[in-house]
Amino acid sequence: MSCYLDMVDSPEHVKKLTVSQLQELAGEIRTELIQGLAKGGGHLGPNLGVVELSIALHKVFATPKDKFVWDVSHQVYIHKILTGRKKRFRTIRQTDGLNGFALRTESEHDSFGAGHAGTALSAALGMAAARDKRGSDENIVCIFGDAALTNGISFEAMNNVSHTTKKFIGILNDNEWSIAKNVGAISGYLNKLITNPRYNQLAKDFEGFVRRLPKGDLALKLAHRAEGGFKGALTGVGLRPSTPATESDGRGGYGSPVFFEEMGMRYLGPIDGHDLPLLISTLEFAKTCDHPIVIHILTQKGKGFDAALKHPEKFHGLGPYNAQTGETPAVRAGTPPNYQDVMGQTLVKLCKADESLVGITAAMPSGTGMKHLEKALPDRYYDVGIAEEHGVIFAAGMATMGLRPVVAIYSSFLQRAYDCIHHDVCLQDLPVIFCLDRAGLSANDGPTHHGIFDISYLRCFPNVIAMAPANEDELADMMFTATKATHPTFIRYPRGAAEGVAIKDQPQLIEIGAALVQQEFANNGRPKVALFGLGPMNAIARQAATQLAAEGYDAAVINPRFTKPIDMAVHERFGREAALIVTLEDHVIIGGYGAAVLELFSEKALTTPVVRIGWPDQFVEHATTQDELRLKYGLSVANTVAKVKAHFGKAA
Ligand SMILES: Cc1ncc(C[n+]2csc(CCOP(=O)(O)OP(=O)(O)O)c2C)c(N)n1
Repeated sequence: MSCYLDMVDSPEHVKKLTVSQLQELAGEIRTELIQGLAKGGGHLGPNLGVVELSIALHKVFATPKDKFVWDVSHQVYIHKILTGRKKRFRTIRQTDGLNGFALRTESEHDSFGAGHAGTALSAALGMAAARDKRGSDENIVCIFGDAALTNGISFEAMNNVSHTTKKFIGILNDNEWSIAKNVGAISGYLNKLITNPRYNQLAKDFEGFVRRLPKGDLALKLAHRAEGGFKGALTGVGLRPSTPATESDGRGGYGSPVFFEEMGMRYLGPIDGHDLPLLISTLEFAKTCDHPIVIHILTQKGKGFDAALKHPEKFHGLGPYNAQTGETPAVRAGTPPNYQDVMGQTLVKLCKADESLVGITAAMPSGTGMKHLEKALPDRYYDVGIAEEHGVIFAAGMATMGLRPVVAIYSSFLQRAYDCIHHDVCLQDLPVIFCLDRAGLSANDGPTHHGIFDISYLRCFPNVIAMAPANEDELADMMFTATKATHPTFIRYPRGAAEGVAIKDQPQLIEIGAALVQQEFANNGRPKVALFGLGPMNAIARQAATQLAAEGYDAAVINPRFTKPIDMAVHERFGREAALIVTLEDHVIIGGYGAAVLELFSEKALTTPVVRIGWPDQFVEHATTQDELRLKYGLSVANTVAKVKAHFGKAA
């Protein structure tokens, strides 16, 4: 029974509860998270880690006037529960249900939408600057994870804080994990900081002081004075050289908080992020600070659920699981492998045969399948952190030295590195290989994660070779082909299970720019329709062709394989022979593959009508499954057939 959760449906209700009641509430929310997500899945681990933080934030601050800006915002489930969305919580990430991230259109309590990492500090700082300009007094609170500090934008924002505003509250939620274990020097630095015994003693003293504070202005004044002294002592810790015998961790001593201080933000912590009374006192204190402050809290990803504590990476985000044991359903026998695993396994194979190949991921070893390379050939594997821009330029640098980097990044996250693709890779015509995972919909994540813009954003750059496999065997062939190409190469493939075709032992070279004609016209005197099905839409094209043939049409099917260069000869030939061309792509219609066909037809003065099937010019919402959205937006066999029939109906 949920005694307090039943009573809470808005931040006002949170404020009315005592601290001990809120501690009970935290337990009830954990139970709701574990049970409520079991059926549909979601970001369980990160949310279990911020239960106390979310409650404390709503106890101390008052949204929607005060603003919370969450980095990535995959950890806003409790915030949603506490801001009027409790009854809909179990619909999260499902069709017509709550979005899995913060969404401005969903609630006035969601001050800034996200889904991509590293944006919160900049957005929050922008809000603080706007507040200062208009002379209002909202509190702006930015909550960012330790992995957000592997991202360049976070540093760009921190560089700006102190000369932009005096009132800014940052909360560094440090759980040592990105999706996988966090990587890089910053993660090492945070670790040093929390293990510095001398510093920790000081922090504990200050913590004890804050904890004992009575309410009232005088108490807060005292706290600020104490914090001044604390800061002085703390800087001393940073500047005093470490004594190797007692303090050396083998890498030059323990960390000091001077880094944040030098960035112009008062540093407080590390404090236990599950200690609700302490969090509340510390946030009360932060609220009255007249200088930017960052509070470093330590939390456990998955707290309160054994399986999630044991497997933080798996429980970062997952599908359905057993709410008692955390077990996930076994993959049904006969299910084809995921594209990401085919990519990873093929890369291992290619790397074994070609010394120049290396693999790069931006904090997504599992999601992209790069973990296969990490395991098989760790010295050929690089995780750069959530740093897509750096990852791409890093690859460009490697390519100038004769290496062949394979960069695997989700299509939507690669958008972050657009200029790097242009300026560092394409302009210098470097043979970097890009594997664009999640190219297509990421249905339950929604618009932040739908990777449906890459054909448009890539095909305008000179030197680009861009392909899309229709199945997993073709993915292997395309990867092999890319390793022999002398230009930047991009391969896009969707999320989830592949088609289930056998993968050849040895991948084969594909001629650059060559489409594959899968079914020629029967030349039986019936109306001729040529269906060009790109990538995963090839299967839809084939099924539509079968149905159209049964309904009296002469249907040809082509797998275009390349979106740049497109096969001029094949497109032109079918453009001349067919009465109607249909292009199908798992991508927006604007600027996509179909648009490339229209450009070609225009150049060749071909007037054959072209029906383009793809995603419309709008941000597509989230849904339980991709098929629902495909049906709704017409990326389906039925709609393809209907469009063809309508065309000929009209023509008649
Ligand atoms: C630009 C971008 N790259 C990659 C991701 C995938 N991603 C989502 S959450 C996450 C890790 C976030 O770690 P952290 O910020 O420490 O928060 P935690 O999940 O540990 O609470 C990553 C890599 C993303 N959302 N955006």
